[in-house]
Amino acid sequence: MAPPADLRAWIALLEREGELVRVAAEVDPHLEMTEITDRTVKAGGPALLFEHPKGSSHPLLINQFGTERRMCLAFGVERLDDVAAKLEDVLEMQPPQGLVDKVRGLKKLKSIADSLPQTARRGPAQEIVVTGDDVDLGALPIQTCWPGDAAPFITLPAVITKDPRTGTRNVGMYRMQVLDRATTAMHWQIHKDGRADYLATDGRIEVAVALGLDPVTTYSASAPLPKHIDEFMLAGFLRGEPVQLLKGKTVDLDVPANAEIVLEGYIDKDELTAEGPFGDHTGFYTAAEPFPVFHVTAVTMRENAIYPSIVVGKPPAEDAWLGKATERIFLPAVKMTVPEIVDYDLPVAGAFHNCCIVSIRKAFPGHAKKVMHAIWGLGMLSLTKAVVVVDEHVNVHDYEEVFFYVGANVDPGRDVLISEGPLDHLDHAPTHQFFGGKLGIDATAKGTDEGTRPWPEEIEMAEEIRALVDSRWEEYGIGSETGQNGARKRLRTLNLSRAMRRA
Ligand SMILES: Cc1cc2nc3c(=O)[nH]c(=O)nc-3n(C[C@H](O)[C@H](O)[C@H](O)COP(=O)(O)O)c2cc1C
Ligand SMILES: [Mn+2]
Repeated sequence: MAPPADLRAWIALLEREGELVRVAAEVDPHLEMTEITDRTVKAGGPALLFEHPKGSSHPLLINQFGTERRMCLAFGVERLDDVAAKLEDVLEMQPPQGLVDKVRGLKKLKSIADSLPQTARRGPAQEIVVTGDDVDLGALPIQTCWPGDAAPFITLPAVITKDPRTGTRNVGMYRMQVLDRATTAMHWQIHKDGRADYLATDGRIEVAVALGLDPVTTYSASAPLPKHIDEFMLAGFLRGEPVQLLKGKTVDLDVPANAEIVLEGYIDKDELTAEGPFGDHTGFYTAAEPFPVFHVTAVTMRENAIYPSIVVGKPPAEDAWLGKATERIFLPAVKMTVPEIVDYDLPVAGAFHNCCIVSIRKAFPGHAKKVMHAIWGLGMLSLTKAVVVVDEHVNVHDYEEVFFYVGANVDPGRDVLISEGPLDHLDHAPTHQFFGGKLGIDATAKGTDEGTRPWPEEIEMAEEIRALVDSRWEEYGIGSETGQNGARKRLRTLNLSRAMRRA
């Protein structure tokens, strides 16, 4: 099934699939909505459409991404790995051999050509246009998520800028603290592309913010693409349908034609404000820090626009699945650079930047340490605080199994590497912000070529006995749950689903 074309098609799909509840009661976007959402997310519950947010005439959609099933519905796939396979197909393209190969190659090239955004004349995003003194962010049901938050924050925006040097577009998801009717802060963290665009300007940079997109385009704003790649192109590729854009009304930027709401405006290089505190996805409040001020020059909308929101906080929260989608979708790209990597897992409880478990095809002494350094040098994964390396047969998504090898295979004096490097902007633990220690744990089996004693053999049942017991299992009358080697295989999905349901 094709991914939904806009937020309304997405809501309709969620409703048809029994994945959405409409909340008719009046609910306060100040804290009350967070408590309802947090309970729903942690119980693995449905998307919520708050039809009557207190103080606003715009309905609010939340928890659209909160389960693996909804994430798959958003992408129109059975499993998130299917999205990765599509990308892998293109990344692994070889020069075609023979006609059939050539035709197949052309199809793949077409899928790339189709990803380029297109410009449309007219679109729903600009049905209503409000400019100048009429701009009032107070009309939107913007949530104050946690008791210690400084103000209401826009939490699910796609923020569009152009690199002043190259004209390349960037789209990123950065929270925006409401300052007054027509200004917000812009939380461009130090490692992000949006901030790089801003730093490259010597005066003023134009900014457009799209709210309420089709789910794949919303996801794409959170994807850690290299700076020179336009996130709308990724969205087009993943949707199999180009993103349609409109010329901004007051800015020289293109905005998604299917957006529910667009904020247009500018940021002056030298104007900073105190941003925060904000209850963040680390599970802690981030302290107030100086960030740029966004001036809204126009608000454009669809009729009866729906406002999208997300609550982050102590994991697991709704953003867990945006992160898991990135983990799966970017695996082929990670493997392109470090081909010995078999799989990796970024535990939700580690807020994604705290820990990376990676399995490798080990081929030489010190190989695990090579891979740690590779992770610490790879895109946004470079911010990873702890890397655990295991052998290829270990299931990185099965944390019990990983723990077993960390316990069994590690001599801390030999296999633990303490290094240093850049850390996530939001990490409060390091002594200095942005920079600190890295921990690498080599939990692979070691060889005598790594200076150890001969490594013992792992216990495994003989294959023929397994087959025998499989074939006779019914006969023993023990029941189906424990037999047929099934338990292990189910663990991966179970782990995460269980984490998401931990109430
Ligand atoms: C819900 C949500 C909120 C986020 N908030 C911020 C934020 O406030 N500041 C920030 O720099 N990154 C934030 N991120 C992460 C960025 O969206 C992500 O790093 C993205 O790759 C940034 O785009 P860029 O690489 O083009 O800069 C958030 C991600 C999600 C899913
Ligand atoms: Mn980017």
